[in-house]
Amino acid sequence: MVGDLVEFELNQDGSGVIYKIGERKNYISRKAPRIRGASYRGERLEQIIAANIENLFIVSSTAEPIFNNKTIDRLLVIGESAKLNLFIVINKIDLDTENSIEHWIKLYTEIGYKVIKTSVISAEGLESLKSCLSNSKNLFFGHSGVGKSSLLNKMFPWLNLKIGEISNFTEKGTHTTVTSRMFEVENNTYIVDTPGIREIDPFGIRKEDLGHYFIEFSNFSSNCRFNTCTHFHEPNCAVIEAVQNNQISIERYESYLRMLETIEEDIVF
Ligand SMILES: Nc1nc2c(ncn2[C@@H]2O[C@H](COP(=O)(O)OP(=O)(O)OP(=O)(O)O)[C@@H](O)[C@H]2O)c(=O)[nH]1
Ligand SMILES: [Mg+2]
Ligand SMILES: [Zn+2]
Repeated sequence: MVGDLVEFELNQDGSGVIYKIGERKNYISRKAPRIRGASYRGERLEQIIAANIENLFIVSSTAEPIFNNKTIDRLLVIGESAKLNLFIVINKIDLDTENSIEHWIKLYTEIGYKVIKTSVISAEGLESLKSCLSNSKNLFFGHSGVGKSSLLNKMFPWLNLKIGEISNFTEKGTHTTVTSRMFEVENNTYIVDTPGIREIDPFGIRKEDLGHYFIEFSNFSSNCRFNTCTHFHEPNCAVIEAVQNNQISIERYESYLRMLETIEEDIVF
């Protein structure tokens, strides 16, 4: 797995054998995507994305592809459950001529997340993004076409990563980056570029735990009548009350319900 520390032996012909994988400090994973066309509705296995990562950069774009807060919320859950430092990067800020992204920046900043606005075209935000990477292992993750590889190339031109054509990401199924790779970009600073995701469901999260990973719920959830409250249909739920009082954003709560539903569909637990 990308990020694993391994011991290996090199053969004379340049091939090698890994004989030991070090213990993983953490890892991030998701449920393996459904196979298109398959009728099998069984258990979806865990797919590990990377190991021993410290910072997760959740990359999105203002347009092309359209901004998607539900995906950000899913990736935040994955990151919170793996106890990573989380950053939300909103790229292609040059395409947001109406400034419509401010609403979302305010929303995530108020929860307590660090949000970085970037543009590969104008170079806005790139210094600020770069300064977050030092002395860490950093993973860039998000939908295909949002500009993960472009951002990395702009900060570290010698990486020379492959960049997608404008037309590609509107057609489903086209990924420019096809495998995750880790690079050392500065002394003790590593980045991982990943292929864009289409579907993202966290693996191994129980219904009654999902609320813990929506971190702003914790200000209220201790006042729910039941300590196993899933903040959905239970009476005297303090989270639902907070949504009604605009103390928790309706968009976040809707993301939460959507995710809760997908957990309920699974037979795993
Ligand atoms: N207008 C604008 N276009 C951008 C920006 N960043 C990237 N792009 C364009 O977006 C397209 C996709 O960029 P990539 O860097 O390949 O996207 P990716 O996220 O690495 O995509 P995958 O490898 O498929 O996951 C390319 O045509 C880039 O030129 C930006 O800040 N503004
Ligand atoms: Mg890429
Ligand atoms: Zn509740």
